[in-house]
Amino acid sequence: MAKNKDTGRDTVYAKQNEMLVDFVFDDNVAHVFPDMIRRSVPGYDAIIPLLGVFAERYARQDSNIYDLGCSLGAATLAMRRRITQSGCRIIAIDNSESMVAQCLSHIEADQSPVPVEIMCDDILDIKIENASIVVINFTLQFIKPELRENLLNNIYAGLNEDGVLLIADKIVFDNVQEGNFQIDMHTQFKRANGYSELEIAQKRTALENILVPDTIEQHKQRLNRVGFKEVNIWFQCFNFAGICAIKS
Ligand code: GEK
Repeated sequence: MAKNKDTGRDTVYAKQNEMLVDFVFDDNVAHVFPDMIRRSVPGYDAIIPLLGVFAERYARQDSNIYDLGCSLGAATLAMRRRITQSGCRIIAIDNSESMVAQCLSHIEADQSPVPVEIMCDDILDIKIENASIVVINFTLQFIKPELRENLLNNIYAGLNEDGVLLIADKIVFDNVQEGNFQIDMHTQFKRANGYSELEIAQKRTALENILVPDTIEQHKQRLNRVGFKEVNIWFQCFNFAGICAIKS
């Protein structure tokens, strides 16, 4: 894998690689991650600060706020800076040691008063407790499809009444024409952000087996099955969507 740690620019797939392996969240990725996700995920730059707005609205006194698959802590920081309720604690979890190491230094550099606990763990193995907000931002898509409902069951059980679950994920479409249109525009977005055809193709191959998107309908039905009665789509940009499920 090519890397560009000095500039922070993502060149991970810039060179032809005859031995492409499945995508991993290692040091090479962690060092360029902010650039990678901004140039690859349409709407990411809009979603992150809006998670802060959700936190301002839904964080409850003396409760936990979870950031599952926190990477470098962008969602944690956005929420931390906006929470005004007392006694809140953010628990940020990621199973990549490279991500967690960098997340720690980002959080330490931030002066906001809300305490943050950063854990290197699998989000499938942790217990959610006393939660007013659970964020899973572009991470459910990496969980094996057959394990997703169980994870959402655990989240639902750990949310307090009126607690919210905020999911953002890549999505697919049942309608072939709509799906092709959204994929075409996503590819155009990556080209416009400076990725070459080679980079786009190699990353697509590397992600093929590990990023498995659902349709909006699959998300909605699964959320209803685990008990969420209110499910709102609050964001969509091409084939990426933000969903807010409220426990009532
Ligand atoms: C952001 N939320 O900036 N347990 C814990 N972490 C996991 C697991 C798992 N089972 N599987 C994947 N991850 C962030 C962006 S990135 C999205 C999230 C992307 C972690 C993985 O290590 C990575 O850091 C993150 O989920 C996904 O808002 O790269 O497209």
